[in-house]
Amino acid sequence: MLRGAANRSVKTKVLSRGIASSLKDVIHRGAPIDVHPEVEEALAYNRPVVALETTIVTHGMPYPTNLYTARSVESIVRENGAIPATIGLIKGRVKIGLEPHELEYLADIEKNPSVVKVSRRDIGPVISLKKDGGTTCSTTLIFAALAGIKVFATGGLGGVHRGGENSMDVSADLQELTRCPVGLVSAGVKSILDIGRTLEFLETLGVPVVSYGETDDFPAFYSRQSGFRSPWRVDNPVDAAQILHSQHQLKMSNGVLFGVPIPEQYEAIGQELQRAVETAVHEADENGVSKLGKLVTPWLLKRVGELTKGKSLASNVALIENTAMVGGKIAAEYAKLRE
Ligand code: PSU
Ligand code: MN
Repeated sequence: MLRGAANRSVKTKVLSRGIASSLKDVIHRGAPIDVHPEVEEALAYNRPVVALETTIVTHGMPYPTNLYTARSVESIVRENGAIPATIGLIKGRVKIGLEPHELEYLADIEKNPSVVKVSRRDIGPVISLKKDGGTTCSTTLIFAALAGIKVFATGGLGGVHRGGENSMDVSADLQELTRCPVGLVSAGVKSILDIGRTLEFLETLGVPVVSYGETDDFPAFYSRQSGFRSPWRVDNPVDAAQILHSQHQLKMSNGVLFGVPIPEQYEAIGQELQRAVETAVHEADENGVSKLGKLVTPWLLKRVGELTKGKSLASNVALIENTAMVGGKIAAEYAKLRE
């Protein structure tokens, strides 16, 4: 009892020091949000934090690779000087930073198949119906922004689906980047999508797209090149952090999309994976899956895994570990700019 009470007073002190006022405000209103003490402390003292999503865990990879990858990505963020904040929903509570047992619980998709893929439109229902959920890029952006986290690392973000000009299947991730002042570090978008239209739409929305590394090419997830150029390029974390900081100083509401290509040794296999992607997209059109809304992306990811006999999974793990490394470095540099 005593210890609990003492802890609470320490917590209140830390909270009052510097945690984002937007987060304080919603917690005071009774919003069901739990911030992991380590994340809370880092935010209060302006130390680097990197947000991580959980749809990749609940709907993007099979068990147990999903769990091992989520753990590995958290340690890579730490090795690069930042605190990981893996975001997810458990029994209707938003968790900003998961305890190890909570991550295991969300990852065990065989035991818990009803876990929801949570995009912006699902947040209210999932909270009120007390469901478990993996956060997509859009939802992770929302909670990262609320907490004042400036960097979010993931594998791929959603975009305009092929044929999206007719079906209007355009991921909510794109719109969210206009509302959340967060640097989203990803390996680009997967070629299950229409990459050209995705970039066009980001331009319309006013979201800067920045390639990170040696080339201007916007990366295509399994492959280092998409054939489309990013309007901007940086090759170090200081310049990347500076872009975020400039937008912050201007109080701009939008984020930045950083495209970090998959490590070079995965480029050769990328060509083979690309063929599997084409087959999977074709199958989804034939069997009607492409009309199933939020189920389309998870189905295509799973099918590419089957068609490549798991080879796509190794690339998927490698590219997210790589973005976590870059994300950790950008967050560390950003914290220096805020000092
Ligand atoms: N792309 C991937 N792997 C993923 C996703 C996208 O290569 O796991 C997930 C991300 O969480 C992304 C979401 O935010 O899918 C997009 O889903 P939709 O296309 O339904 O918006
Ligand atoms: Mn969609």
